[in-house]
Amino acid sequence: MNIEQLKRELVLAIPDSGVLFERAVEACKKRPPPSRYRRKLEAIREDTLKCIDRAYKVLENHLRKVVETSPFIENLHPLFRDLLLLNINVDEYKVCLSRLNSSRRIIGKIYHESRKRIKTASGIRETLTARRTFFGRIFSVLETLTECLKKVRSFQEAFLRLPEVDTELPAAVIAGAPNVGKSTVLRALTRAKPKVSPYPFTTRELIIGIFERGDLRVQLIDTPGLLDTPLEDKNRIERQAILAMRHLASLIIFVIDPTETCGFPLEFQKTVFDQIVSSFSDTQVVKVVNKIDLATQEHLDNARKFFGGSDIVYISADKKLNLNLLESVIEKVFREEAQSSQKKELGS
Ligand SMILES: Nc1nc2c(ncn2[C@@H]2O[C@H](COP(=O)(O)OP(=O)(O)OP(=O)(O)O)[C@@H](O)[C@H]2O)c(=O)[nH]1
Ligand SMILES: [Mg+2]
Repeated sequence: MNIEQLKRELVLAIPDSGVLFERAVEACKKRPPPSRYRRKLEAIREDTLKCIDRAYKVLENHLRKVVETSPFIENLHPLFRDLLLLNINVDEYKVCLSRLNSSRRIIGKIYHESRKRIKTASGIRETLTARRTFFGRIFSVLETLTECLKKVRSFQEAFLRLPEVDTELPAAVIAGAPNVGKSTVLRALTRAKPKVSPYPFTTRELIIGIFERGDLRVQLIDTPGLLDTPLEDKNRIERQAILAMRHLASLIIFVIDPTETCGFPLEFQKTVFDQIVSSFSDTQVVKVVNKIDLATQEHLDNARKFFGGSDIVYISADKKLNLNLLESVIEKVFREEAQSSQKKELGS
């Protein structure tokens, strides 16, 4: 199942177990159909059984759906697993899911015991006491779940925020220092509309666009800007970019701002570049010098000095200059990749 489907099917854990208890009580109170019994005790017994049936169904249905639709971390693609690990404590989540499950069993036991007591009650008072006891015991179980329901809920919310990456589709990751024009590149090459602003740290999560050329479809992934700190010191936001490169990228589109209007000198941008190249030595990297509409000859010479000459693509993402050059590079890389994986399949 892909991430979109998993998200659609997710049933949210309610944050406050008191609300769940109220729903069960409400279900119990629903006006019962007229009793078929004429004797008062039998009529009350029948109503009481129906009351706890409805209350139990509400609790069981909700808890079961929460447990069944909350994804198993182990079954997720490593990108999603690692992105979740940035924000939540997975061990706590797992413990909570299994506690929800064991509470379902306890609630089931309370329900069956209560039914038995109601069926064998010898008078009205005993019947009503059995009902009160049922709700009292249920309340105590739910009370112990308050923290867990909250934790599962916050995990689910983190899950709903995951980027809708299609892990089956080939992907190129757009990376670089902050404010160099990465999101503008994504806007220029796809129909995605990421936020663009003249300030650094605008993009704070992974953003997907689909690049299409003929029958070729490639996912382009815009990422938060990277600083020149070592990989192990990256903050939570930057790490998303690293994870996208690690788990998805067949190509890294490294965007450079030769004008330095981004606020980060070329030397800084080169440090970021070197870290990426050394960390992802098996991944192809294309160097894209952006903002050529703004750049002087000196800017371009400097960029060449820092990043080496022949294989740089020069564009203006904002003014849409030379975009076809970058598009051709992307097309070439992914057509070659498709061919080589076809060959591998035929060979195997
Ligand atoms: N003149 C000019 N400005 C550009 C070009 N590309 C981007 N910009 C401007 O540069 C600024 C930053 O652009 P973004 O696309 O938001 O940069 P980013 O790299 O995604 O920034 P972060 O998400 O903060 O890392 C914006 O003001 C853009 O309009 C370009 O080709 N020419
Ligand atoms: Mg951006």
